[in-house]
Amino acid sequence: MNKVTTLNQFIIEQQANVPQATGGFSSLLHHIGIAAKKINREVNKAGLVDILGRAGTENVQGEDQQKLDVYANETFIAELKASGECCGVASEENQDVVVFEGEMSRDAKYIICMDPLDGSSNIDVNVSIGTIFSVYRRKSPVGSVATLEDFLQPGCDQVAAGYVIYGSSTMLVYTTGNGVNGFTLDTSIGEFCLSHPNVKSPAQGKIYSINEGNYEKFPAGVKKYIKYCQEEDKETKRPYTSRYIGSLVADFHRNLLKGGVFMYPPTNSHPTGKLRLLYECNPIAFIAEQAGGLATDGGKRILEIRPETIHQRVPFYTGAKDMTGKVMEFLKTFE
Ligand code: AHM
Ligand code: MG
Repeated sequence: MNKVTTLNQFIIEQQANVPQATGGFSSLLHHIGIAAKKINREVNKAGLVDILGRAGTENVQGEDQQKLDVYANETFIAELKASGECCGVASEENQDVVVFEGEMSRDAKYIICMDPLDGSSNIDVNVSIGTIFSVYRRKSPVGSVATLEDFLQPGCDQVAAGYVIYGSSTMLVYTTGNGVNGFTLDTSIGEFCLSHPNVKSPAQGKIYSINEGNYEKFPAGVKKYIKYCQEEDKETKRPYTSRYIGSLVADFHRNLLKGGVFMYPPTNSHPTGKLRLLYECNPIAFIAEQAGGLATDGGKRILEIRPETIHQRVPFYTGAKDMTGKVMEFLKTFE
């Protein structure tokens, strides 16, 4: 039988490589894994809403039903607070940052930016959704309450980043800046098990992912690139395949493994792009780069953008190195 490495064993083994580690970071990751399992449990029940009750109604036990994204947000925040290793959270679900004022949390070294349940349009229709998270070391002194400055750090300062995909299987994929590793949830033992060690994305693939319904509003370079993807060329194995789920995590994950490029350019309705820098683009960009890929806003590296607000949006192009590079070439040529 093959040896199975659980997420917790893996975290402990990784910690052993960092002699000065106190265990705080490992504990934080452990708590993220627990939150993911709790959310997974509820996501799996989503199809039963008609039996168990809809959001805003009472279920058979007389408990109020919550929307899944609210549940995911509250579960993550409660878990991070309980960990004692996190002093605050910036979440897609909260207008302002949430700071933990308890004594243990004030002594914590880390802050988290997260999208607790991304791909909201897919929640009700049994299509893959995800959780995205990003970990930073705080800037404010340990012992104090976290400040906004702690959250407005560029993505290159991330200590760790990851996502959970609730798909045909549930997976947790993360990086601490030393490669990317993927763990699949074995529901029979309730553990994430290492299934995709040291993930490397192919430099060139065949998939392009974009909401083509917005085609008319795309920048000229993106329109030309889409046409390039559709043209026939034996040498470069075109036409490419178009795949778009509408869940960033699911679209990115597929492209990461198979080779592809994901694009969310500026449109009329979202002139600076739709996706959020802090808790969607930065964590995905960190993973993309660690797997050998690229992530840009069309000109700059995503990880070098200095955030100004916590819900800031940016254009986003990420995936296989050569494909993302080609998109940038088109954007530059057809400005
Ligand atoms: P959400 O945070 O409201 O779920 O929106 C983010 C999602 C991403 O997962 C996905 O890539 C994108 O929005 C899809 O947007 P669109 O439906 O405009 O193609
Ligand atoms: Mg989102």
